[in-house]
Amino acid sequence: MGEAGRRSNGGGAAHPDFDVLIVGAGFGGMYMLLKLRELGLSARVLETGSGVGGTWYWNRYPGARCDVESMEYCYQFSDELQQEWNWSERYSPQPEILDYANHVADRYDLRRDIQFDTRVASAVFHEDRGVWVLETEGGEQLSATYCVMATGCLSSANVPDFKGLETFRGPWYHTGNWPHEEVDFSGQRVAVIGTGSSAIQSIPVIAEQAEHLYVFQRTPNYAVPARNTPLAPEVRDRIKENYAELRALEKTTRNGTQYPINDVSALDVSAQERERRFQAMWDNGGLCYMTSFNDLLLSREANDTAAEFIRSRIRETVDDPEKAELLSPKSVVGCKRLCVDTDYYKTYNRSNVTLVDVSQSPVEKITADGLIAKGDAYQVDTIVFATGFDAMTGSLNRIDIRGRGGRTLKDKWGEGPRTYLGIAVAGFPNLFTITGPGSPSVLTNMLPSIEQHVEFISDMIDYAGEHDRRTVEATAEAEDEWVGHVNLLAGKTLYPSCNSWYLGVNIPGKPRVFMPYLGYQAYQEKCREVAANGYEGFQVG
Ligand code: NA7
Repeated sequence: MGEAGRRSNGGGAAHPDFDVLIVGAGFGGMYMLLKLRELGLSARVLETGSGVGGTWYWNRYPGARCDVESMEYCYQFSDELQQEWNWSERYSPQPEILDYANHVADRYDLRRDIQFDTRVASAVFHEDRGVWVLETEGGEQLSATYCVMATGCLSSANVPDFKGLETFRGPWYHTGNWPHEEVDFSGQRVAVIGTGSSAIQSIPVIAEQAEHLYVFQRTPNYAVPARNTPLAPEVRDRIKENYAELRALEKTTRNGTQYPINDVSALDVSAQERERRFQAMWDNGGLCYMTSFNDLLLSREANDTAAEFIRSRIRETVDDPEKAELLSPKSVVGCKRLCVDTDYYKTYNRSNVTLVDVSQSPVEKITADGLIAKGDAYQVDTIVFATGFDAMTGSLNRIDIRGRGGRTLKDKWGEGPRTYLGIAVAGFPNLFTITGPGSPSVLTNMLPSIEQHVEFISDMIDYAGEHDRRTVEATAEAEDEWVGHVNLLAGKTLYPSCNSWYLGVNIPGKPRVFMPYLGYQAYQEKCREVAANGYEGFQVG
């Protein structure tokens, strides 16, 4: 197939320009390109940004850092790559992750097949020729047999429709679309809207710089300490020596990290033992807090014990009891992604930080010199929107994707995303999504999940080529069954109990559907079976 590429251009040409077009040059798109090259296929990556790194290219806000440990949040497909790269901290800061992405791009000479500064406006399947034609916002058309969407789960920034934003005189930023130049908050009055993970990471850093920081909180979130530290060379070397074991262990846990769940109910142990376990996880730091017991996301009573432990830490940390109460979530812990912080709660003891509770009445409007909330005016020089993303489907739906019969993906997903394995969509042949809705994706360590998807997709393309087949498409039956299964599993847990971005409810009008698949190991097993059975559930025609 490789030779068929590059002969002709877009639209009505006889041969597609490429075997595969990939949208997005984050960790998914980069590895996809590499795997396709290994197969001898021609591929091009189209990327909106001017560099690689995807979410780590855009999320440059102060304090941005991965909440999965650096020795785990990296590729594992090459042992040389694993061995040669040196992470400097337990949790990598955004600039270092971006350096790593650039290192990978250089090491494998990826840039020659990446077209930067190119936003894809549409992707249309031409049934008569069996090719995808992608059109960029600049009007360029490119065609390929396959199209892989490596568009990321958290890539479509959400700036809510605040009345009067256009009248604001100062600069405003969204954490997920941060300027490349340093933003200096010294001597400024700053408003941060939102208290999700991005806000929780950036607030302590902004508070240190700003003259005054106003945090507008609609819903408090649970945060556990990161306990970030520099990574001592001997610790790093020891992990490197045992990388194979670490990676094997990750494959057996619920979320693809090194922390197995403690297979005991929180309700089957004494209060003392429970406290001891929560304290140990709290002291270790990070997301492993949710592995303390096996029923934290299954039983409200069990969950309450984990929630109350965090609330008591908040009361201990925040001097003003009223503020502590406002900062204490009442919802299910882990229902929204747990946040991992450094000095977040402590920051509210600073005299230059004001917490504004907008839970009962929203930010009313933005004026030329600030915000009005609960009838009070807050004069600020800069506004930071830490208001999240149109997650999982947003970056796909903003491209006009059309499959068989001209049907749009947006229309097909009108009542929530429907996929087979989070990888393919019935009616959209030869279109694949990396960590799409319906796959474990955001509930796992993203890097191994990305690798697993890329390898599955490249194997499937290879299989089709070897069997001289030109289309690979999820069957409607397999898709229906999978969607039912995803929903069934979610319905057995506490996940549907809160308004999280997993459910899409942070975006007005988005259907309330739990999007990720619950079960990392079961999922991998299912993918292995599907492949072993000649790509069961796909029509390879
Ligand atoms: P999140 O977790 O979606 O947080 C967004 C925050 O913004 C959250 O506190 C929202 O409150 C708040 N928000 C959104 N719209 C408004 C309006 N209109 N008014 C006031 N407050 C608002 O996004 P993040 O970027 O922090 O984190 C996303 C993921 O990135 C995270 O889970 C990690 O995986 C990394 P709400 O809770 O909706 O009341």
